[in-house]
Amino acid sequence: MTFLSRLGVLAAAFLFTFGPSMAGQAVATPQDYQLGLQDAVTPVMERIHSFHSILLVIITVITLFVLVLMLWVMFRFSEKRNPNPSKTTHNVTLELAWTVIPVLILIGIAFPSFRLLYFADQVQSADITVKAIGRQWYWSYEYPDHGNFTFDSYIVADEDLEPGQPRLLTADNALVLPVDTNIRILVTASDVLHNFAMPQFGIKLDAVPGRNNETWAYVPAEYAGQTFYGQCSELCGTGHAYMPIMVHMVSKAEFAAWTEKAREEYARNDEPAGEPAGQPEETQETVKVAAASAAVTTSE
Ligand SMILES: [Cu+2]
Repeated sequence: MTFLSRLGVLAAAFLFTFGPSMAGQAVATPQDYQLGLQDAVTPVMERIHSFHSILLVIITVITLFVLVLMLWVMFRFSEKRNPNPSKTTHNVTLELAWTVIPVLILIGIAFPSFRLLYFADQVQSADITVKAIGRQWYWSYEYPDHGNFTFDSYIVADEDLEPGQPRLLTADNALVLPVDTNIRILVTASDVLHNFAMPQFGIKLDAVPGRNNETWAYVPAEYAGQTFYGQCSELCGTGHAYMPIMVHMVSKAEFAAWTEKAREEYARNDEPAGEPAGQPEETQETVKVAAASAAVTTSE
């Protein structure tokens, strides 16, 4: 009992030190020398945190158990203390135990694990849908429910960063999303495999050309006005490190106003074919510059 309770105290101390911070409002950006997972913002990530904590306890207890067992064997059955070793080769009870008990532990882990997988997989009733498309090397976002407009999101170069903007994580056009809303997120790619990863949302989903993957996010109202960051997490070429995901959470009213404006500013996704407006390259540059300046004004 005392040994077990000591194990419990050790596990708790370990958790307290290395576990994710569980109280207070989430910090939007990763911190220097941060230990543990980034703060949870969505219900999916909260559940990942608690699953992670349970696993940490199980892992710690198993590791300590094996360590103590080995130390005891080394001490008790050393050549000095045990000059005539037993010739036993099989012990059915013991062999059954060390097969069945780990299987039971794995089954015990599998149930909450699968429950969490299914919970993260699909939203029951989505209020809005957005689509993220991975490209070499930037992201495009589409808003099919709000006028079907689309825009590209490029990294902001180091020399263009404003104070407070994190390096390698800041994009010129953020993915703007409303708080307190069930958001269905469709993820695909246009060239090679990418991966849409938002640590604080508990999302890490492959972007596969020719295939739509689905996930979801719900961000509580208290996070309105905050910006969260993610990165492409599937090696996709030389620009892989330079295609950040920047998500700006706004209130529902601000989101409605933003989509009004964005509909005017950004290209429609289903523009009639065969009627390109002006020179293709020039158009894209113009849109990009206009979009960049719009992003600056909306972020203030
Ligand atoms: Cu990548």
